[in-house]
Amino acid sequence: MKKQIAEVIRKAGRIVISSHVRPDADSIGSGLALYLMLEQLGKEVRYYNTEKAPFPLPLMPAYNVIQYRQVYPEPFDLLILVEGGTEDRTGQLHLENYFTINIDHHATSAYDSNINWVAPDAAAVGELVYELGVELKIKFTRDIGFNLYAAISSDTGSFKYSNTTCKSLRIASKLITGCHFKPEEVSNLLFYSNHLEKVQMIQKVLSTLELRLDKRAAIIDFKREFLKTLNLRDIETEDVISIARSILGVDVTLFFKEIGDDYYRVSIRSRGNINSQEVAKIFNGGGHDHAAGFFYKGSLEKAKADILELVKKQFEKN
Ligand SMILES: [Mn+2]
Repeated sequence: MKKQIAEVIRKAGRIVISSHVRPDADSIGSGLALYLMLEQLGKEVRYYNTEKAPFPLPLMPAYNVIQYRQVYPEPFDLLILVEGGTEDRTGQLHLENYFTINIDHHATSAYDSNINWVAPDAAAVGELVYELGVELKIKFTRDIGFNLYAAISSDTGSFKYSNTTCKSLRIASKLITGCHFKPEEVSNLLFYSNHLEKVQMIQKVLSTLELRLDKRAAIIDFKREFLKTLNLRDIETEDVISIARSILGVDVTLFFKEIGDDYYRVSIRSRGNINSQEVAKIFNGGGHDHAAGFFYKGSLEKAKADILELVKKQFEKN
């Protein structure tokens, strides 16, 4: 697959990249690394997203090449979608007017593009972009390495999550060896750049913590009223979920983010044999085995009851 993609890239002159909506460090780091690689190959490259990335992602190297706009109707030989190839997922419209490549590691990814490189065994799409760079005989500069390391480091929770493989570590090691940056620089940017308001947000969200199903399920929720007292620009919630999921004996963590009246975005994290994706699918969501998400319409109490019912069934099986 990567050989075929490399071939298409070699033949293309004008290439545009786009990441998914609510972009994360994997999608942005991989997109930026890809941008720099294509530039190195002498391509005319653009990187168009529909949404701004939350802090601290704008501090990533070369971030300022990203523009916020639609790809259509500008002409390009090739449109590369990082992590998901549908109009919903990218926010980009009229994709049918382009030759598209979707590079993704979500098993639930749509196979709607002309070429779909979907590798669920990859911990991050950054691993795939690294392999593509090797295939294209790219010189791995500091900024390319930094962005790819940040992508992999972020999606593996600093190489802590169950998706971390020998390959993730091998690629990370190669990037550190050849690209003249220290892992600590990436950690400082991604994990130690919190604004005070964010830590105060975590404090508020953790005050909602409750344990259910024999303390095997942890539930936390973000209420819209929190926004009134906190000067929050972006709400990045992965850290607060990590704290709840770290509790000994907790196998499933549910995070409810209130986004409208009786309307929630639900994140689910699990471990062992408990499958987050199976639960998310029932509500038309997606993700990975141990991390998934979906939207829920209805009261918070009903949401908790409905979802815990499904989680309980998984507990009974495992
Ligand atoms: Mn990812």
